[in-house]
Amino acid sequence: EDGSQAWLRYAPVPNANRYHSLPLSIVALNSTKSSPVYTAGQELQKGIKGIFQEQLNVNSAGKGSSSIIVGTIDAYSKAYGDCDEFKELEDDGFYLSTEGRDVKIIGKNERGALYGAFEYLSRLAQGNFASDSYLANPHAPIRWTNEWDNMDGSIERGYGGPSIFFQNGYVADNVTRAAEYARLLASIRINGIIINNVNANVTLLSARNIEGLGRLADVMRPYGVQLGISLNFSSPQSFGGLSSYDPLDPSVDAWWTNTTNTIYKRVPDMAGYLVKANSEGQPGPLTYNRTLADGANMFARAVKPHGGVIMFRAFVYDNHINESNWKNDRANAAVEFFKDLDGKFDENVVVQIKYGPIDFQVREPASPLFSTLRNTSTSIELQVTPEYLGQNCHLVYLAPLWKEILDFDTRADNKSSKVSNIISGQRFKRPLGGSAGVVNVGTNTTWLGSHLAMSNLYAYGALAWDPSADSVDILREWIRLTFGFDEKVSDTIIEMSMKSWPAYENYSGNLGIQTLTDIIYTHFGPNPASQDGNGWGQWTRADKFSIGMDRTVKNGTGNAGQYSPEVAQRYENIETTPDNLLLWFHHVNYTQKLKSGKSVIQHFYDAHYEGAATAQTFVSLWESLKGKVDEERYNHIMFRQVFQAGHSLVWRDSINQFYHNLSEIPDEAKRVGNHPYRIEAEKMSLDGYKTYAVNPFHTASGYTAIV
Ligand code: BDP
Repeated sequence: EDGSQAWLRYAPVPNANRYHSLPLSIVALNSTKSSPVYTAGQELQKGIKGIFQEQLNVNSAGKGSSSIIVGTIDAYSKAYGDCDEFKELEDDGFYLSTEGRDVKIIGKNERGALYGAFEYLSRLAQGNFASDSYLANPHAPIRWTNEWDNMDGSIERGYGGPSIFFQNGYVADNVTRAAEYARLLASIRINGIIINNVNANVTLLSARNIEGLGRLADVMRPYGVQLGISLNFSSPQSFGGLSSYDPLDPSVDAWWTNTTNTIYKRVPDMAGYLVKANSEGQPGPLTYNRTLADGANMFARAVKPHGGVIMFRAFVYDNHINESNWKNDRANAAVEFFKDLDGKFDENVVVQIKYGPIDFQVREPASPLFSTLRNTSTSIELQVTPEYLGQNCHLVYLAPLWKEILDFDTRADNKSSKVSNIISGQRFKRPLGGSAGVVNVGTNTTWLGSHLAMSNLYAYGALAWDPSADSVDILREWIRLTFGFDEKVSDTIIEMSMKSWPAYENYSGNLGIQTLTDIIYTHFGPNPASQDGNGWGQWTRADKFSIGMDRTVKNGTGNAGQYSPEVAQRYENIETTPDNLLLWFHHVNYTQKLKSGKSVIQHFYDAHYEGAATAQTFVSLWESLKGKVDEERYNHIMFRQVFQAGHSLVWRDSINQFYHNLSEIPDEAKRVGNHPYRIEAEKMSLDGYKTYAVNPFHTASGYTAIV
């Protein structure tokens, strides 16, 4: 059990044959090799072999006395006549019926048929042998992942080892792992993948690499996963040798059209491009005083004849913000850059918006841009790779966080306007929309570097398809498929997972102050001092007496005013701002009383103790599963939980000590700075090790670490 099969293990289900009379064959209608319906037939055969230990034949036509029939509506009607049940199917949707002698798995398109096959197998693998029929349609058309892989094989913010796509500057020769990943993605109904870093390398456009893209697309196509790429805006100049990359320069436009046509020749079904422009030093149209829409539309025109889509990121900001001006606020950037462009993007452009106004923090309000853009298609960008959330060395189950944002009612025009219904295109009647999840899988057999982290990828797919899915239900399913049927295993992993985000928030940055991590590069351990005094704009504005960003319209940066009036009013006032966003929207004294009656500083102290205490329980909870989970995964996960337990103490003490030093307000419970039971590593001696002074001081007790 090395994790490589993830939730597609197809482990034998005890006594499966007793509960389910399996049809005698599989019919994959009209399938040609490399088509998703062909894949569905192969997958059904493989899954049934695993679950029932039975080998069924796969045919592409005909039918025996009882069959599992998989195919598109068209193929089904041609073979067996019209059928009313499928009428409501939409693109990528499927109909599954286990009633009667045959099992019918019918997709609106081939991809839908494959999704239906995975659904049937997932039910069987979970021991669900019920007879029923139902239809499932996606909530949104775009359900993509983004992978931040670099051409040299490294991955920006990836924690599962090097790239499965690139090596030494080129697309990898061996693309087997890419095909396996496409299979995983198809099983959670992901239909597109951007395979390279948003900070894109221009050499991806070389002839050799375009050929490589073709090879990757060829192995992903049978799974209905369309490949797309991130572009570097300056490519016409830095790669093509033109004198500019101005989007309104006809030669630049022609260069992109030409390049795009060349790529489509090799990858005729390419999903499209993802573009990060004028952000964190990346080139973009603003360099030439052109608008972001001018930039996006140039690509949109190039991909349009091929049916491609442009995902244009709203994450546009300058990372050299001047902190001395109180009015400067990075959280304002997206709305400021995009609000006047609403309606100016071509129809095949989707503006891809990070869930919060800053950057994948442990707690953020929903981005105000979701309710600002009414005449532009939008999508939400989520991070499956937990960059600011423990980097898979901590367990942080993310579905509850994502659901808070997706369920958030932006109250556009004082009407119900949930983020999930905006990005699906439904609320503002847009033709496109959906989600992008930054996943960053690597060559590690666990894909993400941690077995338990895979629940996040599974949940991402589930919520992209149906944002109303329940966080615990998703987990329960994933656990059954990944670890089997033991109830104790299930209850324990659910308990740990559901407590994990609140625990992490408690010890890493609560009350909306953001994740108090090292901000300059690592984004991993605690470093509250790094939060201010930099140009990145993720500031706490903490001083001896007070803390928090004043984002009110009245006295602050005006960010609260970017929301629709009902929401703006809620955030403008301290009384109506939820405590968990207090310091996001307000600058208050440490002695400010919360709704709980506690002061801000005492809440800080207590929450850090509570969060770290919860992380300690994960170790004993996991220990209680010894013997119930195979040894390989048991040990791997145990190692991570022990690390998290220890690191949560480092978080607790460094954050508490930092604010204790700064505010000089004692902890009512007298814990902060007082650890009589603890033996500090630097007080011990061990041959071959020596002590050294640590900077920043709060990442090690007594300013000292040992090496
Ligand atoms: C930041 C990441 C950086 C990404 C950037 C982005 O630290 O690696 O390039 O977001 O999303 O959070 O463009």
